[in-house]
This record gives sequence, structure tokens and C-alpha cells, in this order.
Amino acid sequence: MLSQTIQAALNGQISVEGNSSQIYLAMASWAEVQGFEGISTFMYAQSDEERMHMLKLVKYVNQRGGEAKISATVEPVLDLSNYKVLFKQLLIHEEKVSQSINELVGITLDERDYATHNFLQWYVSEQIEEEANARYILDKINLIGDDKGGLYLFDNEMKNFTSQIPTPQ
Ligand code: OFO
Repeated sequence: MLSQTIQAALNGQISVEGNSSQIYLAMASWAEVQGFEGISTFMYAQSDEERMHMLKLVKYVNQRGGEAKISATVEPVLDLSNYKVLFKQLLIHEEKVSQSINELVGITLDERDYATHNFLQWYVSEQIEEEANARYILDKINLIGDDKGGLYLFDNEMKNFTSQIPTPQ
């Protein structure tokens, strides 16, 4: 059984993951309209992944005798001036999500809820990976500079982007 504090904290994270999915959906749609086929494919996949993160939390809360709360999502506020600022925002967003997960992990220790602490380790690893991927992509973007050919190749590569960083065990 989840304590009220843990349940509220997990429900807060459900909302964070749902909003993440919306943010990536907005990025995907922008990229699609701009003709960045690879970037949009990547962002649509990211959006689906975030929804999966949300669902994993929903199932966990309900399985532990709690009740998941599905709240309204917030309209994403994004700077859509170019693809570079898009990916910078992606990294900043993931850093914020990591912080939110860390706070959640801290609450499980305060509450001595070791089952939820254990459950959240998957999210801790996931955040390490997502931040590392975002930094890897930004490094590539910096290398491209103003090279149009490089941008074409980058967009193409993003179509089949797979994590460059092995998930920590
Ligand atoms: Fe849910 O992992 Fe990113 O935000």
C-alpha cells in the first residue's frame, strides 16, 4: 500500500511524463512541417516513449493499491526558431525531469518505501541515458555548424537514432 505522500508524488510524476510527451509531440510536429523528416521521426518516437513512462507509473500506482490521477496537460511553450534551439530545449527539459525523479527518489527514502525506491531506479537509469543522448546530439549539431550537407546527413541519421550510450546496469 502506498502512503498518501508517495501516491501524491508519483501522481505528480505522471503529470510530468504526460507533459513531456506533449512537448516532444509539439517538437515532432514542428520538425515535420519544416521538412526535417528524421528529426520529426525521432521526436514522435520520443513522445511515445514518454507516454510509456507515464503509463508505467499509472500501472504501478494502481497495482500498489493507490489511484493514479490523470491530470490535464499543459500546452508546450517552446522556442521553435531553429532545430538547434529545439535540441537545446530537449536537454534542458530532460535535466528538469531528472531533477524531478531525484526528488521523488528522495521522498521514497524519507518515507522508507523501498519498493517504490526500487521501482524508480529504472527511471534514474533512463534519465542518465536521455541526458547523455541529448548531449551527444548537441555535439553533432555543433560540428555541423552552417554546413547544409551536414544538416541533411544529420536529419537522415536521426531517422534511425538509437541510443549511443549503453544503459547502466
Ligand atoms: Fe520520461 O524520460 Fe524523458 O522526460
